[in-house]
Amino acid sequence: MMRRLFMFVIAVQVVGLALVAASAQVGNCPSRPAPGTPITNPLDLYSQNGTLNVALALNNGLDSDGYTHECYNYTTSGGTIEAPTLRLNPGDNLTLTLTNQLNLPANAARMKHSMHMGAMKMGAMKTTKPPLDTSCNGGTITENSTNLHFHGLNIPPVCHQDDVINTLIQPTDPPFQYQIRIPANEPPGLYWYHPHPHGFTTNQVNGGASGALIVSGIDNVKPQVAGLTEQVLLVRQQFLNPGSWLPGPYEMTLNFETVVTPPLHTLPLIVADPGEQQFWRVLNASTQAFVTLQLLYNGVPQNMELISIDAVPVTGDPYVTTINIPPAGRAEFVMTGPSEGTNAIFVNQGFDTGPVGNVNPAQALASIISSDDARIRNYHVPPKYRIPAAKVPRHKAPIRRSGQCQCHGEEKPVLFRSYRGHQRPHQLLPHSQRTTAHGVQSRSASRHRHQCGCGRGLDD
Ligand SMILES: [Cu+2]
Repeated sequence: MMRRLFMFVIAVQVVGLALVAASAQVGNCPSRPAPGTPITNPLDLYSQNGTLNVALALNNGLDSDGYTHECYNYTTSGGTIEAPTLRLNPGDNLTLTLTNQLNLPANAARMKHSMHMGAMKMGAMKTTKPPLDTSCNGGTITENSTNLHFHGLNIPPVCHQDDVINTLIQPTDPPFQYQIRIPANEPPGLYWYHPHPHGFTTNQVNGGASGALIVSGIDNVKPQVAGLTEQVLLVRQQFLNPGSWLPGPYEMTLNFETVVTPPLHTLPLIVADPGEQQFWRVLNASTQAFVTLQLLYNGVPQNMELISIDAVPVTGDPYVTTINIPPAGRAEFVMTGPSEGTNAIFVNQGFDTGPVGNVNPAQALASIISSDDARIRNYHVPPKYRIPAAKVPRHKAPIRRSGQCQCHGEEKPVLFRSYRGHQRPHQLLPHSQRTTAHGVQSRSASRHRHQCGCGRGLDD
């Protein structure tokens, strides 16, 4: 482990030398940030007067390193960006119009994939819409079929809301409208949207088709985050060959910025004032990486104040030095910025998923630069983003249940994850999973590992 960390130190030192110009647009997808540059939050789209209307188009491209990009394009007056953050209050209405513009070529890996998984026929089913609404009626799933899942939201699994069994949007279909009402009692916090066409979910999420959805009001429950600088951080993982049983080479990305670029290691930069408290909202939007997060300042793990796990506010002692997040999981916490000259890194210490599990190696995710150092190095620092005052009525803290459980032989306070309204089990988040204030531990840990370790991840 120390050798790896030494490499991280080296990586931090070469960051300044390894700035690479942003590549041009990739197919029909926007270019992604150059390695070694300061992280910026995704574009925020806010509901107004209880409504948020968003039009997204799912596109694809192939970059010069061979990675397939699948992007939720959003058109602004300044150009097209991908994967905006959707910000809504409890009780708000979201109308999301999704146009499927996928145009993926069938390559060998995908054809093989299709032979196993893809050429599935979905049966006809009851829908809430008339038969003319063909996107509600299933059909053949290919790599160019898609739909949307709103991960974590307590909304019904019906067509035009959160159904992913019978809803299939094909490139030949007209734009498809999702109409969702965020429940008035939805816990505030970090959720996300991603495609879920069975058999091709991994491919599409691997390509980057994912974005954050934030239900506002966390400062009602955890007032200590009010006014803090907010970093919305999406950890993604892109494989050269996502469709194979044993995936090919991969890269982690943080807000689409590549974390490792062979042969040089370059790290995304996160800027903080010395001693500044920042509210980090981290989503593990990888397809199969179990991450073990730490902040290392001159090699010493720092305290992080956990605010919530999977949009469930934590109880008990919130101070931790390690946070585990499984694929699709979220952790929100308060960190403190390093002083000038500190070698500060945000790391994934890796995770052992057992003898049949996939490899989850340790890897630095970002270099944390004090604003003083950033000025000295002349980095372009993105403007600070602070949580605006919540416009929601105060409601009861949405802590559902808590108690004690045995973790590694010790009694620990726990929160039990609620699946109220989440009508079907998510493969990677079994119902019996528990989330503790010290990360994720599971009663079904071995089952979980085996399930996830056999190669495929979010799919199936
Ligand atoms: Cu999901």
